Amino acid sequence: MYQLYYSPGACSMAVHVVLNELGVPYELKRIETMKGEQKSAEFLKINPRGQIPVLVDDGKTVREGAAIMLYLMEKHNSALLPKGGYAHAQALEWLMFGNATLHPAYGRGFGLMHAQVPAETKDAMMKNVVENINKLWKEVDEKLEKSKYIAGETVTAADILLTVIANWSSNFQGITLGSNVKRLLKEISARPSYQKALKDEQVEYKAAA
Ligand SMILES: N[C@@H](CCC(=O)N[C@@H](CS)C(=O)NCC(=O)O)C(=O)O
Repeated sequence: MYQLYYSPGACSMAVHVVLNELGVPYELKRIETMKGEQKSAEFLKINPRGQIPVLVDDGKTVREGAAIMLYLMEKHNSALLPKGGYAHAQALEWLMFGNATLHPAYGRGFGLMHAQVPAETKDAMMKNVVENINKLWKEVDEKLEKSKYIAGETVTAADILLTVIANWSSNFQGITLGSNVKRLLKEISARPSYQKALKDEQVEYKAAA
């Protein structure tokens, strides 16, 4: 059975939803990131980077959220990852956009919240962080004007990851999600796989409102 190391509502939730979509058995291992459990000696043996998500598959460890999702989707031949050609490339592009562009953009904001810098400097830097996040969501909104899902006409793991990340927006002032983005968030967060993950992690979905 798979084991997923996660923290409620964090990027690990995208892996959690993918596991539900696949309908495979798994066990959840909660890590209290607010208490710094991800930096404990015990957890660092599982992931020396001190971060979740981590998936353990029969003793084999997979780290990095996008790599875990790709591993699972390929292993279980999931339609969440279109096979070959341009559809495959698009699904990868937008999964990587979520993982390596949008996630770090929010990450800078979370880091700044805890930074020891004068309030004025912090406000100016936060304005910049939020502007960048809004620019990225605007691109997503424009893409969703032209296609039902972010990578085309079928739902992919990228839609799930974007839906997870969007729910971090209420931690910041001034993040604007366009109407096409909201349409996607409503649809994806309503999927039974997503609802189950929200319930199990005890997270409220706010971003689609
Ligand atoms: N590149 C990593 C980033 C993972 C990451 O940033 N995880 C966050 C939660 S969303 C985390 O573990 N934060 C706690 C920390 O970094 O101490 C991935 O995609 O898996």
